[in-house]
Amino acid sequence: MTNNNFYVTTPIYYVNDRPHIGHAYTSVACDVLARYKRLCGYNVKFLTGTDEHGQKVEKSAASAAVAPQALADANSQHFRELTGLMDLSNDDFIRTTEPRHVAAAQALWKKMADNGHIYLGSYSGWYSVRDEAYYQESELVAGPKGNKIAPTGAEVEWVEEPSYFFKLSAFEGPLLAHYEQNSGFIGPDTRRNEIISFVKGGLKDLSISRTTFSWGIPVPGDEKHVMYVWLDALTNYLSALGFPDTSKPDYKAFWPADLHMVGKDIIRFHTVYWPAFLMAAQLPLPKRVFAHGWWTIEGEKMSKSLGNAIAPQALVEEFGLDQTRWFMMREVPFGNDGNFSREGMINRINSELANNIGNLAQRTLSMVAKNCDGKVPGKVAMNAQDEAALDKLYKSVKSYMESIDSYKFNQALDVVVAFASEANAYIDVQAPWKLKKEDPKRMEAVLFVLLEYIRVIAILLQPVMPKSSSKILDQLCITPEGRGFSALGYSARLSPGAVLLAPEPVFPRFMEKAA
Ligand code: ME8
Repeated sequence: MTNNNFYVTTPIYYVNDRPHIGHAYTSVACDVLARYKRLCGYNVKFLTGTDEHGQKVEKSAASAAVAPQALADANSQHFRELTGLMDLSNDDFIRTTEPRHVAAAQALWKKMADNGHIYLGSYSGWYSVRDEAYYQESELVAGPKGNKIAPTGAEVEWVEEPSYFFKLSAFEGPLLAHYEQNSGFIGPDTRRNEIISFVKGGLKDLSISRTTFSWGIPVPGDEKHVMYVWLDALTNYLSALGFPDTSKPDYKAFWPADLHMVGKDIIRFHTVYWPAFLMAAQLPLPKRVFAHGWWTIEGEKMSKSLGNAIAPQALVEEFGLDQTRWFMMREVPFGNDGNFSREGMINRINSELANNIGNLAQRTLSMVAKNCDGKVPGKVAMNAQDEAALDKLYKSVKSYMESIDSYKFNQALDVVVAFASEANAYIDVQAPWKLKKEDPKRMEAVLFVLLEYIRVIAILLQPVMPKSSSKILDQLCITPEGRGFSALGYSARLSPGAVLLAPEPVFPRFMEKAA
């Protein structure tokens, strides 16, 4: 049965550090989907939050000489501020130190244990605190200082301690069957293939508790152990719905999740461990996990040691909020790796936003203000070509929607940019400024066609650039009902005679400040 609910989640971010553009990227992508689905009439739940337990956070707190809870409180607040800064429309913000989450994680543990999938043993092997992940000896390479390095580049350390284990090995067959029967479970396909071959390579039981530090959720019934931070963290997707109370309206409406959006670094946790934990607890599995690519900065890996991580705040202050969101969704095919460069950002802003979309809106709205008394031209007689152009405009909205539904954000925005280019070419050919004297009726028809282009473009821009698009829609005096995706066609055309607001530029050109 299909329903009208849509649940999308970001990863919950570690509080050992401040937000950078990688975090903002994932969150903006989820926000675009959430806004898009709402505009299509869905009842959306969009969740983000912070991952606050574990050895990495405990270590960072120790080196900053503060209590882990104090570090978590301060840095979680920065991620909460990110939601305002990036204009995220999240419905909830979960912290793993909240009682609602602790209760959910312990309840999930109990279900897995009651079903016979957890046993006590002892772990001896390699662990990376940076990745909060266990590694096999065979996965490691020798590091420069005689140390061992994980495939991610993180250092590992030898760990020996009593530990509870999850019988992950028993889920190899069920996981492979699930991937087989649900081809959309992991995306994009390259990641799906990687995960299938990883699981086919054999799964070992997973250590899911630690005893050599204490910053975590106590294991129910054995409080010397804290839960492995990934088991704790993954449960957030359920805690925010009211789990373990499965009669809660949110749980009923939104589980299983429609989409866990993640970066490619954490796909294994979401497509191997998480579904296996859920199978063990006899809970439904999320419908899809999608892994996007990795950003580098001016061609370099972002890293603490290079000190090159970019704070989202800096981008928003310099380039503007919607401009930053546009760049993130536009610059790189979603799923691929991408590079942030100032030059790329400035090019996008000037060529696509200022010169193309902004220019179209500004010159059309100014002409309407000057020549049509600031009103939508009335009873215009469009010619066959005009009708054909608008017909094509209304119909090609479908390809925009298909692209967003498959997370091809840059392709969806191609459609919008192409509309704006088409409309700008139409202005140049029709030259309405000449028609003013020669054929005022024709000028009105041309301006009407252009206003329709702008209306459709502004509706389509809403998920990616909510503030700028609403400024344009405000200038066109479009009502809230007229902004949904059902208002894209003929039936919602602008009403002749409607009074428009005075035009105001929406996308200024970016100019480097003089040194
Ligand atoms: O992994 N490019 O948290 P985290 C693109 N707490 N995206 C990037 C990025 C980059 N250079 N750097 C980070 C964790 N990201 C766990 C998650 S979920 C139950 C627990 C984004 O703070 C990307 O989404 O290390 C990546 O998966 C996430 O931040 C990792 O954030």
